[in-house]
Amino acid sequence: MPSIHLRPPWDDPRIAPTPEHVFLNRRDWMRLAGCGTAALLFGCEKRSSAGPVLPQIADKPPPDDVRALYPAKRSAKYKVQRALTAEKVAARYNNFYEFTTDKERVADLVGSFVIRPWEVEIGGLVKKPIRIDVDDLVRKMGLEERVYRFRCVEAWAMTVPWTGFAMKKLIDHVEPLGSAKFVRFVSFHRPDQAPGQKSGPYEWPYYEALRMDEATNELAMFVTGIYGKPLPKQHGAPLRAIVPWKYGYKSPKSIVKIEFVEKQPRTFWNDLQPREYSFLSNVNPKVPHPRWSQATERLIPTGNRVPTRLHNGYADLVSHLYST
Ligand SMILES: Nc1nc2c(c(=O)[nH]1)N[C@H]1C(S)=C(S)[C@@H](COP(=O)(O)O)O[C@H]1N2
Ligand SMILES: [Mo]
Repeated sequence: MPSIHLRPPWDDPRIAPTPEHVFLNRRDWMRLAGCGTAALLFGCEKRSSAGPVLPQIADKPPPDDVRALYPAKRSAKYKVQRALTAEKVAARYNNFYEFTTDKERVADLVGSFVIRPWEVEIGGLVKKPIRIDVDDLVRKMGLEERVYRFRCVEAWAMTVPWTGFAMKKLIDHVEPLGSAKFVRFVSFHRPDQAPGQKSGPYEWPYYEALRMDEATNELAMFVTGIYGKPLPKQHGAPLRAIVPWKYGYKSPKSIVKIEFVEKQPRTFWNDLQPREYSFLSNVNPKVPHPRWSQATERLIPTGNRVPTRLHNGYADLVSHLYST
């Protein structure tokens, strides 16, 4: 008998963090969950807890005064020199592994994810730790719109108008101590609402981090909206990070905790594949991923290839942070 070696997905060199193929496609899920055609129409959650068809829970919209902050004024400072990606395209091509690894199905699986009320805990090495409701946070910080280039490590790219506020604004508000050298972000953990958190090889919740000089750079944002509206769930509602000079996975979604720490924290993808996903993960055409070139990127949805730019085109604002 030949011995069968089952290696975990992250040990498989063919699998990217955001693989183009899926571990289980929808039909596999439904079969595993014991769901037939009728169940596809009416849901099969009563028969199994493994399937992705979850009961829809109505979400409260943002309160009227917060809703009225959208669309926020667009900042004239950040120029992208390329066309915006269509809203519908961006909303149906998402990486959000808490739901599925299939980008085109994330939007279909977020129905039961409850994003209001949503409390964010901000603490660690700060003078003024707070726990705050996300709508109160928006009222306190105010909103602006910025159009940024967005680049995934898989070599696809979009151009997106985000609504939010500078990370620095919130950081100044909580007054970090001198000992705070890094800021760490933790996403939600609710396997009952996020089918991808029920199974698979990942250690939930998702966690990421930045150095303080990166988090306080003017480009780093906390985002609550996109295309002039509150963030749809598939984009990481109600609060996510956007760090446009780094690969997309450095911008965690649906954040519940922001923590200031002294030592460099571990990060989700670096823990899974340290050789492939570094802590810094700055966009750089000259540093190939071990399994593919980063010299060019594919614009979604056309697939047109354009050259990758150092620091995703933001080198003038961030290259002083790095020695190489
Ligand atoms: N919590 C969480 N944050 C995440 C991810 C994720 O799977 N879970 N995926 C990352 C990756 S790989 C990318 S490319 C972007 C995708 O953001 P978008 O779907 O809004 O375009 O989110 C990032 N943030
Ligand atoms: Mo990504």
